[in-house]
Amino acid sequence: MKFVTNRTAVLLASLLTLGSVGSASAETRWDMPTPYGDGTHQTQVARSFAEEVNANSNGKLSINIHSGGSLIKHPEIHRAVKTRQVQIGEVFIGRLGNLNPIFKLDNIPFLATDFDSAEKLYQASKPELRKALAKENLILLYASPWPAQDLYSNKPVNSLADLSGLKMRSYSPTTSRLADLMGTTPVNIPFSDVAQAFTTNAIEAMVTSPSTGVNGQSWDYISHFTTIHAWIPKNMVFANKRIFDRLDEATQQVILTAAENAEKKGWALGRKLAVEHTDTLAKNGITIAEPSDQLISEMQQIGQTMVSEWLSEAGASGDAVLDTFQSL
Ligand code: PCA
Repeated sequence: MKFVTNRTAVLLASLLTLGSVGSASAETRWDMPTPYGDGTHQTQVARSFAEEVNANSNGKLSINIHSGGSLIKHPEIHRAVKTRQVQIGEVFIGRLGNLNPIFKLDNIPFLATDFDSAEKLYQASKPELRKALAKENLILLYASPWPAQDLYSNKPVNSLADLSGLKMRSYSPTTSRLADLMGTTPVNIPFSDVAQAFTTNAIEAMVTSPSTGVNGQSWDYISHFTTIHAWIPKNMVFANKRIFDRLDEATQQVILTAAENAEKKGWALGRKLAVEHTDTLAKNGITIAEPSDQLISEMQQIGQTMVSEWLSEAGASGDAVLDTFQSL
């Protein structure tokens, strides 16, 4: 009897120890810096991703969103995840263009200008995106698009000659190259500084989505909006692979499922907001214009130049991505 009691006590003790070890390490916390503020759909998508993970991981993992560069500034987020300063993060893909040509593909004009083609381009480039991230020990979780990129200016633009010599905002290596080819001067300005840059004439034109114009109340400093729909860029969310691999399989699966759902949500919002936000710009007094045939043909020509420049930089894997894109 004594023996049984002892055994029970030992068992109980070890169960208790297990229990306490279990609860001490039960909740893993991940910090997730995002570059854009709470007003953008990208951060809303990130929040719903985190909420889904938190709700479904049985208290094992909680992801905390730090939006608008509040924890880590946009240019540092990629490195912070890579070096395990944080576990997961979001960046604008094109920003990383100098690390790998596949990231540049995301900002090339007139390659995929509507959502159906942009989804195909994403599917075609996904294996290379994954590979590029894997080289840095990162795992791609999801990518979410912005509405198509349109032209903001303070005068009507009927051809590139109307933009000649202006200072043009750029937000990636590819858009700096684009600004050059458009006969403008690229100025690298993060979204958070756009309003001030316009009002101090540090920039005089920009290409970005209607959503970003709405978030930045661009009617305060911009008069014209030309719907060139030049490309559909994306943000992506990735985690550190070593940290991800340490989670149990069920928790990993919760993350992957939430990522799939976030991606669907992001694409649905990107499609929807393009129209809504263009209307908001108009309601606030911005003149909305369709691009002239001349402007479109000049921009398309630049697009062709940029595709061939990209292909010579990306080599055989670039050819393969574009072949797949065309076959979808
Ligand atoms: N808005 C972001 C990136 C693309 C977009 O539509 C920006 O302008 O920074």
